[in-house]
Amino acid sequence: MRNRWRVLVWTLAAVACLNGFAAAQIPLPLPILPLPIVSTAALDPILQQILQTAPIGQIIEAVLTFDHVPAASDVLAVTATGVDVVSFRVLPMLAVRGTSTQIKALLSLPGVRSAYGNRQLTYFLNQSVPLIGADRVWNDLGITGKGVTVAVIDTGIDATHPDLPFGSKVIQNVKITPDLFGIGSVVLEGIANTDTTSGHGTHVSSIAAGTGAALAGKYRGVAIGANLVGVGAGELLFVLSALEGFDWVLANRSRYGIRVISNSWGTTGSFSADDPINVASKMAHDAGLVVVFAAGNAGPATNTLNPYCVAPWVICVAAGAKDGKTLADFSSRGIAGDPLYHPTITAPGVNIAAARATTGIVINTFFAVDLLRLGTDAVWYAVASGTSMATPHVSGTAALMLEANPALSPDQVKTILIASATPMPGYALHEVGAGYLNAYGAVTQSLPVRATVTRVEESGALLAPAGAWQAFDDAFTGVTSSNGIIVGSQTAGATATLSFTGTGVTWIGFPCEFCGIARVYLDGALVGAVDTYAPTRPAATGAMWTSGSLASGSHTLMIEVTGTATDPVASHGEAYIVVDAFDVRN
Ligand SMILES: [Ca+2]
Repeated sequence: MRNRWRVLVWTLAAVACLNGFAAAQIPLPLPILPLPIVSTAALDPILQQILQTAPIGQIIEAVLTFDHVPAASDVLAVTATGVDVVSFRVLPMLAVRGTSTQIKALLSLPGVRSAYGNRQLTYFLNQSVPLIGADRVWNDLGITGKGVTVAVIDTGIDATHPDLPFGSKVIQNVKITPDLFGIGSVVLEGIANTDTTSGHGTHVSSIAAGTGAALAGKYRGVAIGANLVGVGAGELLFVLSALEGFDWVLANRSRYGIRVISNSWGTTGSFSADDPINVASKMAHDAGLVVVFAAGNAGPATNTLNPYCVAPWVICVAAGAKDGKTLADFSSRGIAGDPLYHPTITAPGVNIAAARATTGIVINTFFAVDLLRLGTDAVWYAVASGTSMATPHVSGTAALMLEANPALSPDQVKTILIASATPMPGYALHEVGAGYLNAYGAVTQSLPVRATVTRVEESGALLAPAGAWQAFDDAFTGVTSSNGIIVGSQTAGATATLSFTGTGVTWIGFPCEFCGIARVYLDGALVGAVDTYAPTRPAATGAMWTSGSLASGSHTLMIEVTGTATDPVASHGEAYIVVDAFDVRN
């Protein structure tokens, strides 16, 4: 029994200690005692275990999430415990490094929402576009993701690859230093190749937006016109480096036009809104960024979803075969009947050929296999499988949707992806989400609905009382009107009433030297007065008053003649109101 505890403690110590702390240096564990902590902060179960079992003096890294942006006084209170502290640009968090005694002391500080360990995360590479209709989006709709930037938080991007040219396609490529507590900048910008040891991020990025230039477009990404920003954390991704990636994107999104964050990584365990990664993804969502996460490769067992994917504000991507109807065995599953634990959608994630990093060791492990499958194409491309590969299909599709309609919110993008997905018969929601990704359907459903305007001439309104309104032709008025005829009245209390069905209305008329003041009523309520006096007349009629956006349905517009005018030439003695037509928006 004692030995088993030692193994457990050593494992946890290895997880907790991220800076090459040699196992041999770890002293024997002390007896496990309950934590004497009085705190309302949510404590990560893994960090709790580490704090309970870590030997005195062992160095632990963690992240404190506050319920407010940490002030100088908060930083001071944290550093007073003796820990090393790194703060973020935007995220309301502090990265801390210290002994378990020091970390425990932090938990009861005021305003601490949660404390999580800096555990290692996993890239969801299992081994390795016409299907989703992306080519039809380019060819039929002329939409390629132009003007939209996808940030890829991953191992990095090899922007020396012809499909991912640095400067034009990859408009920024940053590297996050592996040790946030070290000296120098935490994020290094402007690096051509940040994917020097893996190749995972290069492969993923080229699926989202690669040009296919290396072989004349044979292997193109989904949003071939979109820009990429590489946020490279290297081969080993930890909670703190992922948070640093989110923080950098949040601080720089405007600078690079970032609308989508693609995340082909995660972990295991339960979802908690207090988890710092989920706090960060929620902030990104609330800032208008579409956050896409991989479901994970822990299937086919149920309840295996990446907990970062469970967050209802992110888009969670399962991996399917290229037949468009089969779910990959490895794709993580949610919980049957559970409202939260399910993927959003399924996208291609089995045997996906995409850009091979020139220096990526991980992706090049299968070079011999690729040579068999792709022939000489394997020089530039690698075949890989995983929800990692499915995720950028959705990220690229989101970029296409946002070019089609830049006004879409992250929630609208998610809703349209769900509505346009192709059902996958035989599978449940917790396995495949809404079904298989349909980029063509998603983009066509994203296009803004063009408001159609119906013109109704003056005769279409109820002109009361009879005889108060007189018709005049253009020859008489000298103003070009909609159908050559306008009506005018200067009888106080005379009204022109239009009943219409739509979402807005505009009164067309003209101002003149004999014109007066009208009152405007919408659905029976007075909404404004319009002074139509002008010293000269225009050449043609135009908008005199226009409503805002109205609830779709039946409405009534009434224009009332007041018989009064601001005309400075008293001799005119007239106060005409002119009605040419109405434009009804549907
Ligand atoms: Ca008219």
